[in-house]
Amino acid sequence: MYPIALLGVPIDLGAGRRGVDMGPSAMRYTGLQARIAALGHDVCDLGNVPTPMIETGAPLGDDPRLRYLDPIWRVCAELADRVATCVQQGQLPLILGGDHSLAMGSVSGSTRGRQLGLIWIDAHADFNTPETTPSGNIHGMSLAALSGRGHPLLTGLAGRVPAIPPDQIALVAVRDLDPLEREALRTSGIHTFTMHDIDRRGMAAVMEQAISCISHATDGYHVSLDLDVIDPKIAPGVGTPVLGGISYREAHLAMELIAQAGGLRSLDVVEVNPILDIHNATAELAVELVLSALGKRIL
Ligand code: Z70
Ligand code: MN
Ligand code: MN
Ligand code: MN
Repeated sequence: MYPIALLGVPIDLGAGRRGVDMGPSAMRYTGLQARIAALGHDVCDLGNVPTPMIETGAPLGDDPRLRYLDPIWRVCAELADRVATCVQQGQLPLILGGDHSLAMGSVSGSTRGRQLGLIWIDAHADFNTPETTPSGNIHGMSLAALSGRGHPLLTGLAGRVPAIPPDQIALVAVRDLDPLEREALRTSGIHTFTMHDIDRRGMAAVMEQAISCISHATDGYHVSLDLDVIDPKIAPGVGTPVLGGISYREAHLAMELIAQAGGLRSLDVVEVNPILDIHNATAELAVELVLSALGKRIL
C-alpha cells in the first residue's frame, strides 16, 4: 500500500449552506492520522489548502448560475497541483472536505499523467451545468465538470477535457436529481447505480459491477465519497440531508470492497457539516469509512 498524505480543504463556497468548512477539523479531531497509522500505513498530514472565506471577501462573481466561480477555481487549481505532487512522490492523497466542489481539483490532480477511473458515491449526481442548475451552487456541478460539461475554467482543471471520460465514471447510490440534471445524466454514458439498484440487487453486487465497469484501461481509480449518501438518521451532519440513504453496514461494505479490489489511488471525504451533527457522529463515521477503504477488517 502507498504512503497516505492527508490534505484538508475547508471550502464551503460551493455549497448553499455554511458549516462544511469545519469538516476537516471534525475528522482530524477523531484521531484520524493515528488511526490510519495503526492500520500499518505510513501517513503524513500536509495541513490545509488555503481557502478564502465569504467574510474576508471571497468574490461571488457576477453570474448567479456560478456562485464563487473564481475563488473555487483557484482553490481547485491549487489542490490539483498539491495532489499531483503527492502522486509523483508515490503517495495516496486523502482529501478532507469541505464541499464537493473540491473534487474538481483532487480528481484533476490525481489523474494527471495517468488515466484514472472515478467512483462517485453520493445522494446527488452533482451533474448540473450553469444551464441546468437550480441553485448556482458549484458543488452541484463537479461531476459534470470532470466529465467535460460546464464552464471552461472548471472543465479545464485537469489540462485535458474531459478529465475522466464518462464511461470510466461510476455513480453509486444516487437518489436526488434535479429535472434537467436527470435528463443530462441519462444520456451521459456514466455508469449509474441508483438507490433502487442497491435495494434490488444489494450493495455487494452493485459495487462489484461499478468497480469492474470503470476498470478497463485505467491505472486504478479515485473514490469521491459524499457523506450525504448515508441515511441522515445515521449521518445527520452533512451539507444537504436527504431521506432514504444507504445504511451503516452498506457504507462499510462498499468501502471494504473498494479496499479489496486493490485499485484505490486517491480518496475524497466531503460534505461533513459539524453544525448539524450530533456529538461528531458523522465525522466519526466518515473516519471509520476511510479506515475500511484503507484496508481495515473485522478479523
Ligand atoms: C442540487 C444543486 C448537492 C451536494 C447538494 C444539490 C447538489 N442538485 N450536492 N449537496 N453534495 O443545487 O445542484
Ligand atoms: Mn456531492
Ligand atoms: Mn451529495
Ligand atoms: Mn466503462
